[in-house]
Amino acid sequence: MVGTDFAFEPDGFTVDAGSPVVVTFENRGAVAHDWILRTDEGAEVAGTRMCAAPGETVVASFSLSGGTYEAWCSLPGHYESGMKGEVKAEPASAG
Ligand SMILES: [Cu+2]
Repeated sequence: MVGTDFAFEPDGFTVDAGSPVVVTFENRGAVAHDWILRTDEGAEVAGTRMCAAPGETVVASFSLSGGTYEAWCSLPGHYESGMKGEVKAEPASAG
């Protein structure tokens, strides 16, 4: 996953619910960015907050209950400028 000024690439992805997820976040922008997941109710999902200085790569590992989550950058104005995305956690398919 890559962050630029001002977008996430890709802006979304799907993971298996309940399984460990490792996300790497590389900041290719000129200013600091973060990547955080929150629920529909706006609650931050534990373990998903990643803050990266320009040129820095950070990693987070977490697992998600089934559902849809919003990814966003909490720096002032960034979310409004397009730093948002969606992560879906779906039951692992059998076979
Ligand atoms: Cu940002």
